Amino acid sequence: AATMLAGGLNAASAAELTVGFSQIGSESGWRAAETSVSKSEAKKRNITLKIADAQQKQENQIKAIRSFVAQGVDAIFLAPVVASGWDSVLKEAKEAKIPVILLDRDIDPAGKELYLTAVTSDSVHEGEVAGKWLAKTVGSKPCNVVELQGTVGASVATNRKKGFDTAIASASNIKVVRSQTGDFTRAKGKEVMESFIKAEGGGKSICAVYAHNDDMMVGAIQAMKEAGLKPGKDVLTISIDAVPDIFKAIAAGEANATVELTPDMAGPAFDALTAYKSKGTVPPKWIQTESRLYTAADDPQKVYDSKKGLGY
Ligand code: GYE
Repeated sequence: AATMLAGGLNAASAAELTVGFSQIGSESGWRAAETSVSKSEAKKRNITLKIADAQQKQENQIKAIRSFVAQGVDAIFLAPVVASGWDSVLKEAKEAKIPVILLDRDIDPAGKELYLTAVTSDSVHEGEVAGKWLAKTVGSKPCNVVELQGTVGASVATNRKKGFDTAIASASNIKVVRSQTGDFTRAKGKEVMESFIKAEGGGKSICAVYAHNDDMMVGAIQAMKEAGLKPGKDVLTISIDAVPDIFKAIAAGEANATVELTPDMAGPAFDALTAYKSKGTVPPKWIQTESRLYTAADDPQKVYDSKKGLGY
């Protein structure tokens, strides 16, 4: 039974909470791990979690949110596939007094009033870490970079590009010669990399690949190997997520570096939500997760082994 607190908040224990999670889909290993971690974190706390898979489509996310509102869930978690177009549906949630927590991606700043908090990494910083690693690694030698971008319109794609561009801005020897979306998937990463290799006369002029996630890089590595290139040796690789498969590639000498992103976005979100629901504690607008760089110097095989079980 819920009792009313001063200020009209319901004192509900976590056991009574039902959360609807509008998930993007399963485009990457990281995403699949996030889904699996959110289930186990919900279970730990006795929270009922309803996950709706949007199969990469914003319209499906909007439908899922409306359905969660109609069901009267206690809160909605949203991993927004793109940054814009959320205003009306989030206003509906707000009118129904259902708090919304963003997971892993942001929405446009104009929508700040429409959610309680966002659990995300600093994705501009991730791009900067990637760019700085590359600048340091190539030194003063000329370096033509090809870039595999994430989903068009996704905050993380925009930000990872921006951070990287900023980090290499003062290095006149480093140039992004081609940049295209691979939609965060292995298959598209491979396909786009094949087209880059073709356009670059077989790929010999490519010094480095920057991919906005590891899955696209795993696809790109495959494309390079099939074209007779040596990723990790002749072509430097830097990507983001730190999924187990990239550590396999680093251990094999076929990839160079990755920026880690925890798949546990739901845990901090559940904690913020229960504190808000039971004590009225308003969380900070941004709950930031850490980012760190891994290279071959970090015992990739050991990291690979340690990642198993963390949702991967
Ligand atoms: O890096 C990528 C996924 O939004 C942070 O989405 C997330 C990104 C992640 O598909 O692999």
